[in-house]
Amino acid sequence: MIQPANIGLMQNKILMTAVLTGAMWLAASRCESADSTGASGAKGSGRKTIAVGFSQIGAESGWRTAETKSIRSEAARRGVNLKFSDAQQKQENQIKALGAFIAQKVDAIILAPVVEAGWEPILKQARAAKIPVVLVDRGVNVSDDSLYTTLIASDFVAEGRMAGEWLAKKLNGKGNVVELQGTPGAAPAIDRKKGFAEALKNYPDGKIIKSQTGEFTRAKGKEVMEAFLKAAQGSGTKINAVYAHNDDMALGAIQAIEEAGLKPGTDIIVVSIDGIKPAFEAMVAGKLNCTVECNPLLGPAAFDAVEAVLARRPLPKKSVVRDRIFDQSVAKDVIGSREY
Ligand code: GYE
Repeated sequence: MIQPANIGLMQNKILMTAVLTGAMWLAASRCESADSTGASGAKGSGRKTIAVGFSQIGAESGWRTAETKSIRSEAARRGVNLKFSDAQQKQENQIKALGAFIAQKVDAIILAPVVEAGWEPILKQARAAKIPVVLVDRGVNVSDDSLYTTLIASDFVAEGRMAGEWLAKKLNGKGNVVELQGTPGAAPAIDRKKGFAEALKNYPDGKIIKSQTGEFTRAKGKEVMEAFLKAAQGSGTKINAVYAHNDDMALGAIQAIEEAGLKPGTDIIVVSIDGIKPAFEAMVAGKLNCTVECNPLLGPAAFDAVEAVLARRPLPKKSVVRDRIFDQSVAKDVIGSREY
């Protein structure tokens, strides 16, 4: 079983919900392999060094770089030979990476899937090769859930709901909200939109007037917010709040708001998700109002799952990472203890 303590670095708990190709690397897909046989985890333990392929989405956000760091450092700590591949946001590159991992006969694969759909053929190849696949951070849409071993992720609908409830309260149930969505087709984009909309349904005077993807990046978040502000100015509509599916897009939106001569956090309320350090800095500076934490430190839980499946120990189909909400009122007190 996955030990909750391993992910409890930030007083977060993993809730165990017992819900219950020889391809070549694409030029665009960076691949590296660090044989860490000598690392402390395996040294002298008499245990076989395992090889694990990790297909990461990219480096679009502070959250994702924190997740990569967590997985790399946990692999090193345990003496795992980690084969790391950065897909640069492309599912096509992830599928190629998985094909290469299968051809290399790795012991297990860790996959952070960029989108939900389109994984069945490659997961079937992994299953045929008897290579277990542990999903981290985002889920997939498959008709047969035996195609993966387990999923370790946050409840994105709950995160969206938390953000929506907080904002509705802040706005006294009334106001025009613009939404910056994550990567189209990605589980956190779909579910954070859903949860937020669900929360706002209870407040008929709170309206989402515009919603567009900012692709989880700061640059795109800024660009889309600039367009929203322009359109609002043109039509004489007031934007009361921004809901961004991640902190990076919120930070981009904050820049756009400032460049438009308005005060983020005051003239326009800003709420987002992830809880990265720069978001806490923006809250302390009064520019961001609230962030819902989404813990990216998934390395320990991911390798616990890999070890469990290789040792044929039972695993829940899904482990939910518990998240908390932070607003400006507590930002100063907790910023020093943030780990990512
Ligand atoms: O919120 C965002 C990232 O999949 C939960 O992806 C993750 C999301 C995270 O790029 O910042």
